[in-house]
Amino acid sequence: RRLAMASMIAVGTFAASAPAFADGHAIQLRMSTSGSETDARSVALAEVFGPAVAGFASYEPSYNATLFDQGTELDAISRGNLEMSITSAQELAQFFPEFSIFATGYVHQDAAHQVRVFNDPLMAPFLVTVEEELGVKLLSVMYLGQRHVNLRQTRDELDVQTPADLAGVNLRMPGTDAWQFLGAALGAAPTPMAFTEVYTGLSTGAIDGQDNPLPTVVDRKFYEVTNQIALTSHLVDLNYIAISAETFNSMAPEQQLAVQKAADAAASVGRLRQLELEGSLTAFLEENGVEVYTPDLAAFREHVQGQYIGSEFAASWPDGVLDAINALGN
Ligand code: KDO
Repeated sequence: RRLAMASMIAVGTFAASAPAFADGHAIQLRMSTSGSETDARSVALAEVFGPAVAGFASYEPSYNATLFDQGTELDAISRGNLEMSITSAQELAQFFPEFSIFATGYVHQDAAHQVRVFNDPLMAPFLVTVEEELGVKLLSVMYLGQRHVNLRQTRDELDVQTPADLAGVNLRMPGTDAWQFLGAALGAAPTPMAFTEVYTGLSTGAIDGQDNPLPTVVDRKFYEVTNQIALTSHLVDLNYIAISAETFNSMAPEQQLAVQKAADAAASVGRLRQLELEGSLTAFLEENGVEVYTPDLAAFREHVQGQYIGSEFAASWPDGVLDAINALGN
């Protein structure tokens, strides 16, 4: 009877795992994000990445920061407690300040520019540093979208045309220095808060507003508790698909190639989907009582860029990288 049980367990284990693997075990790829299951990046990873690696790896996503709090994922990967996350340049800047260059307002111009920057040789030293010092490999760049200022105030109460109009506005920004700096550079009074707290923060009035791309405003239903969006486009935001270097390096070369291709394919599907959503959601937001308008963009760009010049962040940027990024623009 014992023997029978043992063989049943063995059969069960083999059946659930990857045939390609000699010891019968799939490589576990736990992915933690504070994003929702319906977020375009989450969907692309689940529909494209997971199936593409299913022959040898089990992709196990968890959403809404239920596995790890926002901002703690890189540390978790580094310590061997997590294999993957959708990380940000702002989070990487907590470890390597030079990453703030990719989190700076009005630097990236659009989704295609992000891809050119990520694939350019300028990226190599950044990637090597993250891999060698944190044990994290950045596989591909995902598009989050153009971030805008989304407020509880009606436009009658507050018409945002220039950074001066945001003076004293309690604007939630994610909780890292690079984000807080950007919030202040916009002219607002930035408040750190985890993404999963934002809806409640807006509905109780603990914060006046938040900044995120239109698809996020819709996906997380922020439109229910806000009244306006000033299309500041202050950050064409990105995320990186991050994987534990230890896990990646333990794979056979053909598996590594499959993981890389799967990540690139997911990033590309997610990017197209997000761009499509960004282009189509204004009408939905307006139908739901949110006024969507364009402020004085030149005033915002000039003010934000002026704040970065001479800042501690700019001091950490390697020589020539900003010029190289700009040269890859339109
Ligand atoms: C957010 O907290 O506002 C943010 O948009 C920041 C991004 O870097 C990213 O972490 C994102 O949240 C989450 O993936 C949730 O969409």
